[in-house]
Amino acid sequence: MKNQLEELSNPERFHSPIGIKDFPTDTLIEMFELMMTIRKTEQRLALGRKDGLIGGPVHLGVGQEAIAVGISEYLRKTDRVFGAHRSHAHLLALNPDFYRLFAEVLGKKTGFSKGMGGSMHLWNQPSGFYGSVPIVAGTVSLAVGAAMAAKLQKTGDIGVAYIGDGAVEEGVVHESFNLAKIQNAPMLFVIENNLFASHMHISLRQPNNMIARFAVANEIPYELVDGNDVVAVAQASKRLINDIRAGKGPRLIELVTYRWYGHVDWRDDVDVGVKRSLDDIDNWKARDPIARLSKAMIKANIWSAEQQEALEVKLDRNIRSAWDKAMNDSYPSSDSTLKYVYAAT
Ligand SMILES: Cc1ncc(C[n+]2csc(CCOP(=O)(O)OP(=O)(O)O)c2C)c(N)n1
Ligand SMILES: [Mg+2]
Repeated sequence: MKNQLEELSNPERFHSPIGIKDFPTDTLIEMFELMMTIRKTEQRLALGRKDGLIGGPVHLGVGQEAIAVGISEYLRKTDRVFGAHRSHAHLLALNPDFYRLFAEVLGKKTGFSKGMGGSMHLWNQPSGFYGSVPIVAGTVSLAVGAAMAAKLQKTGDIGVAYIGDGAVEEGVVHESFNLAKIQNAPMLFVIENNLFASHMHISLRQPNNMIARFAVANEIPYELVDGNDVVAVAQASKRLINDIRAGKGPRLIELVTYRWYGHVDWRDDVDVGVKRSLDDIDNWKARDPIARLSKAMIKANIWSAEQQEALEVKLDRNIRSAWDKAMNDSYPSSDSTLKYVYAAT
């Protein structure tokens, strides 16, 4: 089987422009704003963690924004999306309410999970986000179950599971691929292949760095896409989601990307990172999904650098006031844990 991933992760290709021809202009602007919102929100969280204002660890996906934004473009609020430990973007792409994310991460009662969950237990079912948990691969089988339920209920909705390249090393992921296929479940498996699990490069963990080989093994049609090209991600996910909604069964999309920060918090982790170097980070920064889209949009006269800057200034202001507001919010009362976390008998 040809390893298409080698080509997509080759730094020589990193400067190639992204194609926006024939793509709706308003969608490009919307995706740009969403990616920028996610990035600035996570950078604010990085700062909060660095300053000691956030109590628990935060797993940041800066550099990977094109994936959640491209995937979510064709999802409905009634679809069933599941994430894991690095899921801020998965949720914000469905509901960009950064104030409620800040409140959640700060443990405030105004947060997405009423301050009970923090960064790794996010929930917002009204937008389609069924939840994230820190247990790697812990939600993948739940997503398949939710997809099977949608099929039985004939709602036309689909299940979506975000899965890291490390998560596929858990057995339940393979059971989930198999079950989804055999049940013809309306399920989209989204592989975020950022080449690392914690601090370890994929070449030290798996005999082959292309995760789509497991789709082949389960006879699940797949696409392998540059995860830093939001237009390519959106176009591929549209094709796959259309097939799934048409009753053709599960589909898998593998997105090749890279995270700018280390595994957790704001540091870059080159000191502890096995095969993670400053050169690699710089190479991947040159392939910034936001800068690439911005360049293509300015070149096509969709908007000017000044208009883009005005958007950024507005976002910075809104993010600053949302953070300040969340910082001043109250913590949940201790007896509310009996209502939302523990069951009283
Ligand atoms: C069952 C389980 N095993 C180990 C861990 C510790 N752990 C947290 S994240 C992680 C790496 C996950 O890598 P990947 O799936 O590639 O996601 P990424 O962090 O790259 O987004 C590990 C091993 C965990 N949380 N749960
Ligand atoms: Mg990974």
